[in-house]
Amino acid sequence: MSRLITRRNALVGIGAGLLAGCDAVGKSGTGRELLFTAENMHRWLQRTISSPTALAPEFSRAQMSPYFRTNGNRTADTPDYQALLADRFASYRLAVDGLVARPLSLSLDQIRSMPTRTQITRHDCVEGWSAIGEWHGPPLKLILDQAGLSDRAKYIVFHCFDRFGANSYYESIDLIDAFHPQTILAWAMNRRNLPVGHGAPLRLRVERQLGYKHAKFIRRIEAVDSLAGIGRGKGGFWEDIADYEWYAGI
Ligand SMILES: Nc1nc2c(c(=O)[nH]1)N[C@H]1C(S)=C(S)[C@@H](COP(=O)(O)O)O[C@H]1N2
Ligand SMILES: [Mo]
Repeated sequence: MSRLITRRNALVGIGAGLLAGCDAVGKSGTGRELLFTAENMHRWLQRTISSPTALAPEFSRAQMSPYFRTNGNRTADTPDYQALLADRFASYRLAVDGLVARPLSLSLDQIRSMPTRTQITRHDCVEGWSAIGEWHGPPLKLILDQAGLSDRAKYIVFHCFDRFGANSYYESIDLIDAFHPQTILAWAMNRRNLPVGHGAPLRLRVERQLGYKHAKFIRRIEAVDSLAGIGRGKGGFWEDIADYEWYAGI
C-alpha cells in the first residue's frame, strides 16, 4: 500500500492511541463524540506534523494511469444540468457568493482565461482505488480573491448539480485547503476538457484529501462562517448520510 495511505493510517492510529489513554473521554463520551474528537485529532496531527501548505506528491506523464475510473454520480440527472449539457455549457455560470464583497457569476470562457495550474496527482478514493491523472484549472484562491472573501468566512462550500435521491451533492473545505496552491477548479483532465463522467464543466481538486471531497459538477461556491445551515449540517453529502469524516486528509 502507498506511503500516503500508510501515513494516514499512522496518524489515525496515533489519534486512537491518545484517545484510548484518556479514560474520562472514553467513559463519558458517546460514540459520535469520540469519532468527532478523533477526527479533530487527525486534522490537528496532520497540520502539526506537516506544514499546511505542504504539497501532495506530483507525478510525471509516464506515471499516469492508463485508465481513470469515474465514481459516484457520472452525470447530473437534473433538467438544469441536462439543458446546460445540451448547449455544451455555453450558458453555464459559476456563482460565487455568501460572505464575499463582490458576488461573481463567471462564464466558462472567463474561467478558462484565468491563470491556470497543471498538476499530475494521485486520486485516492475511500473505497480503495487510486488513479493518477493530470488536472488543469485556476487556483481556487484566484476566484476567492476576485470575490473578496470576508473576514468572517471560515469555510468554502461547493454546491453541485447532481443528487442522490432528494439530496444534492455538496462538499466543504476550510480556508487552509481553499488557499492551498494545489487546490484548483479543474476544467480539463488529461489535456482534454473535463468529461461529463469526471464532473464537467468544473470540479474541485483538493489534493491533500480523499476523493469524496473533490466535488464534481460544481454550480455554486459559497463562503460561510458555519456549516450548520447547509444540508444536514456536517459539511458534505457523505458526511451527512454516512458519517464520513469531514476532514479526509491523506
Ligand atoms: N458532485 C459529485 N462529486 C463527487 C462525487 C459525486 O457523486 N458527485 N463522488 C465523489 C467520489 S466518492 C469520488 S472518488 C470522486 C470520483 O471522481 P471521478 O469520477 O473523477 O473518478 O468524485 C467525488 N466527487
Ligand atoms: Mo470516492
